Amino acid sequence: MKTIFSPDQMLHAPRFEVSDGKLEPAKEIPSRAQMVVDRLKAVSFGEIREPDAFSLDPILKVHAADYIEFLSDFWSMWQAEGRTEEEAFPFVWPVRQLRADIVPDQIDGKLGFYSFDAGTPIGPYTWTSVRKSAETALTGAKMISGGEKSAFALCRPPGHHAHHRFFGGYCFVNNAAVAAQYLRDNGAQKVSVLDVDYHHGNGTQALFYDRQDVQFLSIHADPKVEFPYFLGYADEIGVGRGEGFNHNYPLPHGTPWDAWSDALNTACSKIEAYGPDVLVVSLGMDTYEKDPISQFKLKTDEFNRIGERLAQLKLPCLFVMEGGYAVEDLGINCVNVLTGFEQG
Ligand code: SP5
Ligand code: ZN
Repeated sequence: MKTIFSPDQMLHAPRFEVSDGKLEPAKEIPSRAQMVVDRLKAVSFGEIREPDAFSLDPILKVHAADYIEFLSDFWSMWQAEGRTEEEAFPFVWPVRQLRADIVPDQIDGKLGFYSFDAGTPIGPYTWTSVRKSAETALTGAKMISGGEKSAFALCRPPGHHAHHRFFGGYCFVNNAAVAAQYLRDNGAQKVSVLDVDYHHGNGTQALFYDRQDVQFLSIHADPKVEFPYFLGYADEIGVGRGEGFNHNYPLPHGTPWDAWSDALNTACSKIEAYGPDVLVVSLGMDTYEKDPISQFKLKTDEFNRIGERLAQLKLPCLFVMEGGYAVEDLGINCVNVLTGFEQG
């Protein structure tokens, strides 16, 4: 299996995030990608190639044009307003009963309009990395469309929390959704997106919620007690033509492999019943027992079992990296999934 990655994806280097009542050290940091690259090389997993260049069109099939313009122009707007801080945080949002139909002119208003949390800072190189990350996913999708049986898009920053018109949860452009849409536009009639990150893939769910051509399934911590809190419940089954094509499997804090893999088996049987042409896996390793912000209990060797189970689906498969913050073991856990897939 080939990996797609650009070193430009490490330029986005947040320093802090707002969490637990304070400014904490950022968790979604460049060394995450480096650890995965190092492990891929250490085990000679396969070729690592740069992404192809794409126009913005495939990103604009998933995201609003004014939102993408906001992301691409943000740092020059920030500087034009005379701001000297090295990263920007939103801190006010258009929640219930406030006007969510007006984009403010001032930069802090815009930041709040186009976001849903304060854990996702924007810096001078964020857009450069975000665009490359999306192109990494697109290149993987293009390779699958061209007949490759699998590919690993080493996306960073991650994407699954990003919605049509707002960022959050360390995510700006929804890489998996952009890839799924590209696959639809290039020959696949039906695409399944399986999200195994510890957190619910709220952005991906929302983007395909009214569609039957993209099935979405997510195994994640119960939003009653975990980020993103406001989406990811079991009763979210899709709407309109999309009804019945969205599947959430929320699990309690402390979930170990046995219960997690039961959910994986259930999700896999839904995928088999749907019969997609291709599978996109939103691959988060934050289900790991030692993850610093998460509370599932998966062990290192159990990541191989995930890959093996996915291989049994016998579908072309694009892996798109999402979360995972136990940086020391991230490369091992990630490559274990890919190795399990190849050996399964
Ligand atoms: C892609 C992805 O995995 N995004 C996750 C975003 C989670 N952001 C909120 C994290 C809150 C962590 N608070 C616990 C800190 C423990 N000291
Ligand atoms: Zn996550």
